[in-house]
Amino acid sequence: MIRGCVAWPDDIAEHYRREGWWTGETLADLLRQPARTTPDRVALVAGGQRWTYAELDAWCDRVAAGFSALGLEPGDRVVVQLPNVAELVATAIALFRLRVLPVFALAAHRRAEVVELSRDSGARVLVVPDVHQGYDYRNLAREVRAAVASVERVVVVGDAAEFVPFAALEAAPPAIELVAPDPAEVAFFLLSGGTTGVPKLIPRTHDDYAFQLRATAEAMRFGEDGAYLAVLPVAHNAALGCPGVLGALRAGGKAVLAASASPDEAFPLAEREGATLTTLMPPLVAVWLEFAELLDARVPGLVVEVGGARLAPEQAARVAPALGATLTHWFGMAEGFLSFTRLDDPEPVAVATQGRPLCPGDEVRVVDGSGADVPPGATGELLVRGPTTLRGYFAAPEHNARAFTPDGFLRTGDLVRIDENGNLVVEGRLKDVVNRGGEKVSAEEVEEHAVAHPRVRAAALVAMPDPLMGEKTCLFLDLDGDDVGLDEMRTFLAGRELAEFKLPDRVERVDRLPITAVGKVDKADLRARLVAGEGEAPPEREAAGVP
Ligand code: OOB
Repeated sequence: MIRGCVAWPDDIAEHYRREGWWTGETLADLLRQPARTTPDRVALVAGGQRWTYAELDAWCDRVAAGFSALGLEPGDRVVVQLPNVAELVATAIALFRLRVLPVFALAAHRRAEVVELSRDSGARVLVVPDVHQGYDYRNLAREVRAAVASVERVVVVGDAAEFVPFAALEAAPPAIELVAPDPAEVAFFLLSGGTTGVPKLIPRTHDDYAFQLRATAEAMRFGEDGAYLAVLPVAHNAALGCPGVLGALRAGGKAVLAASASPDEAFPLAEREGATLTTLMPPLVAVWLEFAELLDARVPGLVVEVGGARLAPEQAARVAPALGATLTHWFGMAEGFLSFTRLDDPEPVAVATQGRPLCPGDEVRVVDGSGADVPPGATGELLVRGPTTLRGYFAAPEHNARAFTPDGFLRTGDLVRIDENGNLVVEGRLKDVVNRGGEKVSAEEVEEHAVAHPRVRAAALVAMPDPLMGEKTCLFLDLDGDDVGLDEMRTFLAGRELAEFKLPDRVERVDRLPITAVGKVDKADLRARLVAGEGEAPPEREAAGVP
């Protein structure tokens, strides 16, 4: 276990092994078996190109040799910030084989986030595209290099400028000696949706993630005839490993990377490739439903996993009739715990609940403010412990002391109840995060940036209801001097190179932020003001567009 990671206690790890959840399989071996038994089957489809298992397996070995030639050693970290391109898959698997740990950043992240997570992880290499959706990641890479001493090299997919071209990695002499990882060691890091100023790093081990890939694929009946369509970012747990792209490859099926989640591209791609499984977040469900109903288009045979944010039951109920697809409803987190409705659950369960935990070894508690279990059926905070749920964030002992109970349960900050059939129902949230259609915005992070504005004395970010996104963000500002309008604040924060989805959708000036009896900002009061329509924003102050 690398320094800064918290292992499961030995007796519990032993229990998970005895029960057959942790099998000793590693992610380094993800492609090896299908590459031997079905070498000519298509493994990966991306950007109009196709790779068979034999081709993908050999490519990953070449890329591993290339990364090794950069001087990377087992235990080193590499920040991988790529959109849904084949090189993301090759990089991930190559690094697993080298026992180098990828840190998966979203393409939407900007300098603020990438600097922090490069620094926090002590990354030695950063992997980026050249230009994606009009943004030049080489500029970002230059700033990260200047700000973070540990980052020695940058690898660029495409036109590399002064950096290492990804293509040069493939040209390195192959046949390096690979040492198999210990299945208990950390394979990679995911980013937490977070409650604190900076996203926390979540270590995932070979044991725990290999189990997640296997068990989610089995539950979704995904085998070698399956085709997983990735429309969400593959760098996010939902499309990476539930079972996602890695689970599809592990099962010997096909992974299809979509360049866009837009139904006019995704529907024909799904049909052409015979997609059997995909993952959506609620705002996309709305877009897909509208498209299907308007054009009488269908995606028959597709199982659609929906999670990441609250899916309205009315919308959930339309999935089967409008799309001709099967809905499964998910509650998940990068931290590991997963709960979802099974394919044979009755429709009302799939529509209105988030189902049952992935594993019989998942221990779930629902507690009140004092930490005591609530009566059956009552709502409280979800605490979880189990074979996929982390025991500590990376190098964050103080945060861990608050985020976990002394006996190792993760305090999720989510409010849930367990219904009479044992299904989980998400009721709300304690943590100070706005869930913008599945994209998590940490209030503290945005507030910290906002108060850097010279006229902002104090700032508070809260969720406001939104018909498409579920929630959008409203930033309340206590100002010293002239107004700071929405455009000015968005421009200011964008100038600090924060991911665009974190820029506020609305700003409201207040004379003073309301304070609770214990002296905290009273966000319940602020949220209530928004719902009551107090200080209703004139339309021109609403940010245009939906991502
Ligand atoms: C998924 O993972 P993260 O890490 O981006 O976000 C986790 C948080 C949860 O703690 C919860 O607050 C929220 O997202 N969430 C939901 C939800 N599913 C997740 N809130 C309400 N209803 C739901 N169904 O979002 C994620 C990871 C794997 C699979 C699916 C989603």
